[in-house]
Amino acid sequence: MIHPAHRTISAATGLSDAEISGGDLTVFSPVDGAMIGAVRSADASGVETFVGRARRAFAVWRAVPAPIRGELVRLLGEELRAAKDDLGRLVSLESGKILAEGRGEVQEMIDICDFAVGLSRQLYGLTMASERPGHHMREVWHPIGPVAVITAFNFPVAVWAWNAALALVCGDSVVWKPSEKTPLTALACQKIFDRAMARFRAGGHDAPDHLSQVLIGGREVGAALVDHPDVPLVSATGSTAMGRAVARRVADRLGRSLLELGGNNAMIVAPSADLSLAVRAIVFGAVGTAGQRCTTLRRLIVHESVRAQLLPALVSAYESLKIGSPLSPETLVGPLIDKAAFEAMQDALMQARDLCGGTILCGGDRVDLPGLEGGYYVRPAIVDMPAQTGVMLHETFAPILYVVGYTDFDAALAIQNGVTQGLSSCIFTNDLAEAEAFASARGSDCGIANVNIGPSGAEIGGAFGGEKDTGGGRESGSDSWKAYMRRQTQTVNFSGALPLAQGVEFGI
Ligand code: UN1
Repeated sequence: MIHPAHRTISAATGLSDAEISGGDLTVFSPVDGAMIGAVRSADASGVETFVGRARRAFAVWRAVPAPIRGELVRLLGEELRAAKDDLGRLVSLESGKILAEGRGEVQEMIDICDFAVGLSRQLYGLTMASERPGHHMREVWHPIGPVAVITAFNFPVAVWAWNAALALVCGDSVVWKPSEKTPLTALACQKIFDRAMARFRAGGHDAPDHLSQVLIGGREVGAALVDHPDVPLVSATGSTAMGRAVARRVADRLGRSLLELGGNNAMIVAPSADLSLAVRAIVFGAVGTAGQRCTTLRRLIVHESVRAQLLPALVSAYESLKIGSPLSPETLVGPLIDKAAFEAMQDALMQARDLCGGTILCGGDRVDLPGLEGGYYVRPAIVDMPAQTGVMLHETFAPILYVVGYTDFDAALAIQNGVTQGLSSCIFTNDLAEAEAFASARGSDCGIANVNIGPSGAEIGGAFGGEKDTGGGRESGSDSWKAYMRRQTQTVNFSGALPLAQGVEFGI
């Protein structure tokens, strides 16, 4: 039985009862564990249909001028603005993030649409000086083809938007396989997209059907999509294990993958740091989204001279955190996504304590909330570690903050870089030389390096992604759009002669 309140929230985003019930894939809300939908999933053979449609849509869309393609994305941004509260609420309901973060995620979608609209007039190529007289050499960016977008539960809608907004202005079609845990928000996005498309057509523009499709399904569906030779680009967000599997399969057919995988993000707190700012950044970074962002702060590297002041301040900030339903406005920490996440957190804490000699300074226990017994609410944990070892080297998708001390700046950098992941990093310092060293070539090895800002909550204008086990992909801002296009080098000869490059003589 679908909880009626949940049905109302889904309906607000345009989803009818029929669309979210009667299917084979059951959806549960992490808020209280209640069933909130049962949607129909595709099987591996259905992938062929989706990709075939995407290929046909691409054949038409690639010929539409990019600024006109931008108009569709502008309308998508407008529809998202109108839907911000409803979609944000559905994100909270389905993924468990608090309302402010649900709305923030939709804002991130709006921001990338705005960015992409501007970009639709700026898909710049270069011109090069040819070594041959009467020759013109240039680089042109063409649409690449249908793009597969595979997303995770924790940013159930924004990551689609990062990819889709860029792919659409770049002239590509999109097949989106959302997480099996969050299909309702994906279906709601499809409704929003359809509304933008209807307005685009009403404005006199031609656009193909099936330009952006949602493909609901499990692992085999994902695998069939990843293996499909007509999908030149697979953009995947999730665990490093998932990314490795995707990368191998895509590489096998010499396709292109864009990976945004696990992080194990750290903050260095230096002696000169503004500790009250640091405490606020640490709390948001480590407990925001209940520790389920890929950019979540997981490791704190604290100078020994500030440890005695910082840790008690942090523990007391943790004690004041309001844990509860993500749908109540005063809540700061919502639930974990499911039981498996709770068990993984318990296991990590056990390993930190029993195998690594860590001391749990606070949190870790389950919080029972009346009426929400089916949800997995936990008190965020801080663990003082004797060294960076064992479980601290792994990403556990839960609010666990490991703390280690340092005395020498270079040793702190070595700890920061001493994990396999390389997504986000930061330092709190008011020492200019330290800040610049951290951001220099010998400093952080991550895709994101912040000074006096926590590791999470990046703006869309910068390229987003990381190195090493994070997969090397870059999404959203800067020149990430280039991943969604193919580069063509063109040389035009208007000389009337046929000089060869490198001065080669070929007398015929
Ligand atoms: C993610 O967790 O997959 O920087 C993305 C951030 C957000 C995006 C996180 N803008 O925390």
